[in-house]
Amino acid sequence: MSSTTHLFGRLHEAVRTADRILLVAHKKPDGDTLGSSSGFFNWCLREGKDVTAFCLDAPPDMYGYLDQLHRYTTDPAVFQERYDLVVVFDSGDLKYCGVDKYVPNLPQGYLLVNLDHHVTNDRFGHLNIVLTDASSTAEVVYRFFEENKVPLDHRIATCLLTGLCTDTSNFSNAGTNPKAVEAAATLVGAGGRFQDILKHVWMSQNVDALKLWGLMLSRLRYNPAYDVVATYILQTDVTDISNDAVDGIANFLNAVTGNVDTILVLKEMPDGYVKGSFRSLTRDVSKVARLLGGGGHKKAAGFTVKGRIKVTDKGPVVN
Ligand SMILES: [Mn+2]
Repeated sequence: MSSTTHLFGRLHEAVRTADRILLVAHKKPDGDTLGSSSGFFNWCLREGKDVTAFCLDAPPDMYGYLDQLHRYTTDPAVFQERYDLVVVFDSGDLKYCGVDKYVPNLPQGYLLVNLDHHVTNDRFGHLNIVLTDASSTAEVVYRFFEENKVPLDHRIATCLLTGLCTDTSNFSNAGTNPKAVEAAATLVGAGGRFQDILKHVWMSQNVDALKLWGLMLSRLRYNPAYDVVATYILQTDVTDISNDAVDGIANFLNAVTGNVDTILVLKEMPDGYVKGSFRSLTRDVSKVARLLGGGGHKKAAGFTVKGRIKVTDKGPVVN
């Protein structure tokens, strides 16, 4: 029996024997943390479990098509309750998840499960199911269901397919692997609503976000010495939608600039910090991100450093 099979078996047993379950998606939630956790949520409900789902930030409206997403709570009071099982989705550590202050306060007696695919995961759980070869946490949950012969339904399938689509940028980025494509085929076969995902997640860019992209595209600079193309957004440009827009444009550039290895998008934060997002075709950018105090995946990673962006002849620099 492989060790992954063993871990999946232990999680299945933990769900089977649990009365009360808490599922946790990471703050500033994306399609993977919401898709993987809501897929798991729908399964727990089907099993008749008393299950609660928490996310520090309210899920964006565009994911409203996911079944049961309206039941997610942002109220940290849920961490005062007693649970048999707590599962954290798509988080390299509890701080990234936004619950490092809350988890230690949980009444004792729970099993903490860490379901993830980040290479920089710090193994914070009692049970750590971290598959760094998986495209997404949704793929990890898919493999868990597959190994335990859990029947898929259209609700679960749409949730998991959302995580697969968003983390692979619709099966176009370097995180895409044969298992992800195979999982997607099975999920579509199980009733996963691929068209709904495309409509709500990809074809719903608003005009303000596109204008911001336009500004960032006009600032693109290519540095041949490092084979890096970089752009930036300043505090003076910032609007409400700029956070999503930064990840959005990093993914977009990664999908369309096949003749450049590495993308770097810098964003000035209001508190005197600069956030950087790397995307790469062949390099392990998680190493650079880690040197700068951040983390992520080999081909998609990020960091936050103190400073302001200065624009030079060679492109944007932080100082
Ligand atoms: Mn993910």
